Amino acid sequence: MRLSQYYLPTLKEDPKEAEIASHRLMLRAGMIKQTSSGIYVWLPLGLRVLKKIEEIVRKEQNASGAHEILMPTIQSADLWKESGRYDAYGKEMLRISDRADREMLYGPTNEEMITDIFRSHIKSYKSLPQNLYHIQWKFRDEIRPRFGVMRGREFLMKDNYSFDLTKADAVHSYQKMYLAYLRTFAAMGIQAIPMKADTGPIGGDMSHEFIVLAETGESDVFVDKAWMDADLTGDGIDYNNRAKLDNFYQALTSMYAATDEKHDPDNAPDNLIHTRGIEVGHIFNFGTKYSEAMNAKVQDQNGDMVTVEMGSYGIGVSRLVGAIIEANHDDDGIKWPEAVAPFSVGIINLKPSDRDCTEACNDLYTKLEKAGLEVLLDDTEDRGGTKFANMDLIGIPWQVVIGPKGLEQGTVELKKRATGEKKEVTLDSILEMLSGEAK
Ligand code: 5CA
Repeated sequence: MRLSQYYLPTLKEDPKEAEIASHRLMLRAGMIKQTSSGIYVWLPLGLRVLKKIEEIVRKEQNASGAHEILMPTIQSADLWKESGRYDAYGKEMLRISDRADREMLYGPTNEEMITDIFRSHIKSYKSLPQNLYHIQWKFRDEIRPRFGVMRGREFLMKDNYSFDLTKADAVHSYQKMYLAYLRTFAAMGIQAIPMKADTGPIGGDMSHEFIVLAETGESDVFVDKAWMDADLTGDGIDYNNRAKLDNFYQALTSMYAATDEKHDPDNAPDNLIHTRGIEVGHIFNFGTKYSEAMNAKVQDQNGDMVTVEMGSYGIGVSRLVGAIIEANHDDDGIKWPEAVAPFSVGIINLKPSDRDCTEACNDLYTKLEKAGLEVLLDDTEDRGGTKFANMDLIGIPWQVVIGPKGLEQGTVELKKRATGEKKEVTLDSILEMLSGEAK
């Protein structure tokens, strides 16, 4: 991408409305634009990151055996009346009516719709287990939308729903998602700790929130220090190896971690950290809460009708963009982990009026793109200082600075955004270095 032709409306000044770093930096880096309270446009740079996160989530869901579908954002109130949540959900639900005055709503979550999809096709235990997910926009009319995409009214969520014949099978489905979430967050370069949590309007009694520790988070949390050294990647565990997965789950859940609603000082260890965090995922096992109310049953091995056991699992895809920035930034801007970076390399042309310099930039740009790297070339007429500041602000992991002086010696400057480390390298060697390092 050539910056001169891109839509990247960066801001020099801090926007007044932004209270926390991620909100401030997302606005300043031209990633989002607010259109109403808690509702945002995703501009090109922001959308690139959102899509990267979405893809990491999708990949691990597929690896766990879940199947992707896409449910609509607009739902009929009828299903919610069946489950009894139409009234219970209250003002957070955006209620609308169509031209025939039918009651509709913009989905805040999809337990009812998925239960309806399930019951209309699945009739036998032979078709179980099932696990379906989608990545779709939700609307919740939050009383206090704030912190940008962290607590929005419209936000992107990955939500999936498991259906099992027995409670034991449902626990296995739950454990699979527990592992999938750990892997998903690790792949994004962040550490999210699974904590015992309240279930709120979703229901059930088995639930974990996945929380990224951050002073600016909205959750009040209590965690054993041992979590800081724990291996949360679940490497070497097969989703279908029940015994091994259960061991892994038992080992991790024996370490104390709870949100304030579930904190129990009598059972907490001595080496406890009391801090704040950002909830990026939430998993629930709620048994037959919806299947019972909505009559979702299958025939078991003996021909008896059995109400299916369910769980639901959410990841805040758009919130993650903010959470990752909270965990990866400095005074100058964002420091994207490579896996979610909007571009992996930024090239700064220090003197666009110099023919050699521009030629060298264009040549490197073409070669890097050919090698499969995503590159942003700053080919604008801005001053060098402005270009450096912008590149630091938008947080691309690798910066290559090309100027006439260096070129005389055949060298350019390579900077790693995460550490600030700079080195002079030859123009010839840079392609190999970046293809190796940035991949
Ligand atoms: N149906 C269940 C699981 S699929 C559910 O809705 N769970 S939830 O309410 O906990 O939401 C799942 C995730 O969505 C949360 O962990 C959080 O990361 C994200 N989320 C919830 N509300 C908001 C919001 N207002 N703005 C941004 N993200 C949100």
